[in-house]
Amino acid sequence: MDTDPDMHGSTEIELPDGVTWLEPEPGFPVIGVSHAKGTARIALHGAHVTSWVPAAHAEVFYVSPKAALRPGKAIRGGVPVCWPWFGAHPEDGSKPAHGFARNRFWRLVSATANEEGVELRLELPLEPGDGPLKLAQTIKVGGTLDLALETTNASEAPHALSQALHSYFAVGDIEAVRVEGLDGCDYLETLAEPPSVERQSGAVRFSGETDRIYATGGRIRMVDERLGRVTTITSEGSNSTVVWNPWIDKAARLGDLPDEDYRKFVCLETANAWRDARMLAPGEKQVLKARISSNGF
Ligand code: TA6
Repeated sequence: MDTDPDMHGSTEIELPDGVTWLEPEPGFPVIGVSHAKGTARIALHGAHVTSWVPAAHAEVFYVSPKAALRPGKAIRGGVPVCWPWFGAHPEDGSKPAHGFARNRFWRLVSATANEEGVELRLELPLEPGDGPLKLAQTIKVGGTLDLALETTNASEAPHALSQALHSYFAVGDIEAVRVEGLDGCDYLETLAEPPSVERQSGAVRFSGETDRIYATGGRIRMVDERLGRVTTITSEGSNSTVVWNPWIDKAARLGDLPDEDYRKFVCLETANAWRDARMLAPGEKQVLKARISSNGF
């Protein structure tokens, strides 16, 4: 693999059976996981899950066929890691939306396997100016997909954190999808001018651009009525869930998304955002977890 040896030493890590290095683009290494309980792909860039296929089921995530596989640009699809801020930077609009963790190569620090699945641990290399927060992600690939973002405040002062696992779930057709588990929850309607606080009634369905932050954690279910698939997302360390679909006009403005592909995914994002943004005390470690299960179809 002619990967830049400066992949922070990742390629020196011993890999268990079923875990290999792939290179879909020169200098863009991807970890391939093949296990009896499922397969997965994780790009070293952004520690970005780009595929998970539970055994005997179908691909769970959507990835745009126009996704960029190059340093500095987040992959459109899979599970982008939004960190250490969600959305626009709170003070400096010149900084990238959704932080910098998804826009750079991480370091693989361990890879282990057992009969239940494969566990990978990756750390975000920090650069001058990144601030005092440290980030590691643990990814467990098996009959479920378990993601954990571990943030540590390595400074002597409190520090703000907002984040999300910005998951793009593949669907048969967005108009045949309902999201359950948000009934009665407050949400921030970000598309209102100015943004407004509303309350969800019943399941969430999609008939236009949708960009909402729900004040809730716990468990939500995405029912794909076209494919007869149910995907469940169970969170820990999160009291906010982002629901997003760009619909027609915004999809047409995204250069790395085919115009019609808004119909093929819904983003259900396990987050600490809006009212759930955090302030980490000195030395505090905060963990955001998502467990994803899917009955395939
Ligand atoms: O999570 C919803 C959102 O904040 C939307 O407002 C939209 O911008 C989406 O994220 C995608 O953002 P990106 O920077 O990946 O194009």
